[in-house]
Amino acid sequence: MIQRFSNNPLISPRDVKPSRPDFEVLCAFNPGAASYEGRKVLLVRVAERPLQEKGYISTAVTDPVTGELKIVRCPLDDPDLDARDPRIFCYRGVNYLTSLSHFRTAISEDGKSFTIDSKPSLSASGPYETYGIEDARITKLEDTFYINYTGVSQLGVVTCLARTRDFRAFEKLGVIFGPDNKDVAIFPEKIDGRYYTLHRPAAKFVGGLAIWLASSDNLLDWGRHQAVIGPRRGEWDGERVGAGAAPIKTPQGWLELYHGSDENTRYCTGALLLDLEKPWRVIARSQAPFLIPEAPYEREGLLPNIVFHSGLIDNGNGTLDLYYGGGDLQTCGCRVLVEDILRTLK
Ligand code: MAN
Repeated sequence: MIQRFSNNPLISPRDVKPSRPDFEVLCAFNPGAASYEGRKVLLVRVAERPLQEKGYISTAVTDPVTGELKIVRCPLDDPDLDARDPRIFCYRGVNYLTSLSHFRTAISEDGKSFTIDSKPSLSASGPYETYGIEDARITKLEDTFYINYTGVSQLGVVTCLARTRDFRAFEKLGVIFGPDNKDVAIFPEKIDGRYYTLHRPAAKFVGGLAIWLASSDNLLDWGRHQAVIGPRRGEWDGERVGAGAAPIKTPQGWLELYHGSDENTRYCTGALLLDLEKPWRVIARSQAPFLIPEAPYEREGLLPNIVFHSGLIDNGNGTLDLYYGGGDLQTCGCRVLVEDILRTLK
């Protein structure tokens, strides 16, 4: 059902030039995708860290006011350090990410061979992004590409919005969902006069990691929240669910490809079909995922057994090209037929 691109991984960390000579690129993954002037554009999440010195773990954070980079350097033998997770470490009671992410533009004629820019397109700034910006998702509304992304800082994990018309000049529009919230997928057209989006608040006390829906009349103020789907205990999406790229309009309903993870933190991709006029109504859902970490570049990586889709290009002929992170490390792609996905939903 899935046709993985034969040149996967499409972009690996070694294909990306660090933004500074004293940095190294750890991951190049979880891209947003769009078609622009007949080409395919990815906004790749590039995760960097300072070149590591023996006996230390170090990361970079940005200053909330000046935007300057600061290096956080901790001795590995310090009893106040907990560095067991490859993504996060805790030092003297403060959590840090092991890398600082920005977005890099990659362009392709055929959607498979990409040329990646040598410089960042969009970088962290301000108080909500001091630990970086992550996981772009792109929605085209008229002639503007709206990019939502995760902003990470000591204030929490938020979702921010930016826009561009040409992938050269970007304008940041600020935080649209407060902490903790990520996996935002904005619908590509208004429904009954309002914009809609999927989002994923992280309930900590009761409840879990479920997909919600909100609407807005200006893309900045979101309300009228409704829960859409939650994790299904014991299933492939039993621990968490989160939206992927923007929904696709089909005659049967809005088709949303979402990620689900299970108790072994295996991340797969499944689908959800929502009513065209009342998108809070779930028509059908995948019983089994259609994209499962099976290839070596999905089974291994910074974290094993992860496919995390955040980019999608609708080829308009019944096929979709999915762009996803493999093993939380690199950028991969595959092609799927809309019809094949719809057939498996119940
Ligand atoms: C999770 C992962 C990381 C990410 C943090 C913060 O731990 O998705 O890649 O850096 O959340 O968003």
